[in-house]
Amino acid sequence: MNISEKSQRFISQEEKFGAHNYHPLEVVLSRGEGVYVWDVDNKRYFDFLSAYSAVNQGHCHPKIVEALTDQAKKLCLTSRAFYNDCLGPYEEFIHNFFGYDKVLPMNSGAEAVETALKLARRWGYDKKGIPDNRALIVGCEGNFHGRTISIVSLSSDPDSYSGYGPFTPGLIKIPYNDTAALEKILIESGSNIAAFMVEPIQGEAGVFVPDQGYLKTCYELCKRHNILFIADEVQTGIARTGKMLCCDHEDVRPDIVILGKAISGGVLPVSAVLADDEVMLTIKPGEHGSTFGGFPLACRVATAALEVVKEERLTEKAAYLGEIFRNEFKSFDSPFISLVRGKGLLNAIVVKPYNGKFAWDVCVKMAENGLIAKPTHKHIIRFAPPLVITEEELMAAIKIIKDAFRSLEK
Ligand code: IF1
Repeated sequence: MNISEKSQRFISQEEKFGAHNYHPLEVVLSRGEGVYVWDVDNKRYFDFLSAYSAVNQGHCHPKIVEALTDQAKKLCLTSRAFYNDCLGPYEEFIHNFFGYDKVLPMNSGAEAVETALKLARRWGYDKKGIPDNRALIVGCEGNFHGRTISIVSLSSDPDSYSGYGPFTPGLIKIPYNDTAALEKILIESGSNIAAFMVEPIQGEAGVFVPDQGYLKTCYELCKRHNILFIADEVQTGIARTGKMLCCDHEDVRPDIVILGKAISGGVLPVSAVLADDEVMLTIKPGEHGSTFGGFPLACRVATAALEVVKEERLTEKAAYLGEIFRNEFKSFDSPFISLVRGKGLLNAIVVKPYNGKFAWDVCVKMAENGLIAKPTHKHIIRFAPPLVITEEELMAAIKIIKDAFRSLEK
C-alpha cells in the first residue's frame, strides 16, 4: 500500500509514542460523515467496519453531535454522588425503549460485561441460593466479550488470554451453537450455575451465525434449570442484524442484556446492562459503580443515538440491505470466496488464500479503491457499514469489493 509522507508521519508517531497493542491497516483518517471517512490526504473511503459496529448511525450524525455539544455547554459530569437532570429521563427512556425494569449505565462494553457477571453471581447467591463463592457462569468457545482479566479468563483465543494468568475461577466454556453441550453441563452442574452468557452471533469469531433456534433452545434450557440467560449484544445490538436486538430474531427476551458501541452512535464510550428488578436490585447502593457511568453527556448522546435508529428506520434498512449484500456475493464466482455469512448488515466473507494472496491483500486492494474493512483471524473479512448507507452506495461499495477480488486473481 503506498503511504503518503503525511500519513507516514502519523503512523511513525504512534509507533514511537504509543503502545503496540494494535496492527492497523495503514490508513490515517481525519474526517467522517455518514458512511464515509477521509484520510489526511483527503481520500474518501466507504467505512465498512463502523468501528466494529459502533457507528451504526453514521459518522458524526448531526442529531447526536448536537446533543453532545448542547449538553457539553451545560453540565458534563456530576458523578453519582449527586442526582442530575439527565440520568432519570435517560433511564426512563431506556426502560420504554427496551422494555426492562431498569438499566445500569457503564462506559465500555467490557465494563458492562463485567457488570453482568457480577449481577449474575449476586443473583446466584441471593436468589438461587448457590453456596458462597461457588457460582459458575457458562460461556462459549470462540467468544469475544472484551479484554479484562475476568473476561479473558473465559476466552478460548490465546491472543486474548496468553500471559495474563492467573485466571478468574468459576467460568466454564462449552462449544458454541451446541444446545446438547449446554443441556449436559446444566444437568451435571446446574445447581451451582448462575448464568449462561452468549453472543447471539459471534462477531470476532468471524460473524459465526448459530443455527436457527439455537438461542431459543438455550433460553428454554436456562429457564428449565433456573439459570439466567445473558445476551452480549454489544456488537449485534442496536439494529445491526436487522432487529433492534439480535435475540429478537428468535423472540428471546434475555434475563440480562449487555449493550455498548452503537448505543452512543460511536460518539462517546457508552454501555448499559438491562435487567428486571429481581436481578438488578441484587446490587445495593455502594456495591458497584463507575465515575462516568451514566454521566449527563452519555445520557443525552445515547438518547439521541437511539432516537436516530427509530427515526431513520435503521433496523428495517439493515435487514433489507443485508439481504442484497449476501445475495450479491453468493452469486459472485471467485476462487477466493469460500463462504458468505451474516445477518442484517453484519456480514463476513471467508477468504481462501489464492494465487499467494490472502484476506489482508484484499483489504489493501479495497483500501486503494476507496473502501476500508479489516480481516479478523487472518482469513475472514467482516463487512459492517453504517446502517445509514443507501442502496446506491451499497451497490457502489459492492463493486469495489468485487473488483478487489477480481484484480487479485491474476
Ligand atoms: C478490541 C470485535 C473484538 C464485543 C462484544 C464486548 C466487547 C466487544 C461482543 C467489549 C468489543 C471490539 C473490541 C476491539 C475490537 C472489537 C472486537 F469483536 F468487535 F471485532 F475485539 F473482538 N462484547 N469488541 O465485540 O466492548 O470494551 O471494547 O467497548 O478490543 O480490539 P469494549
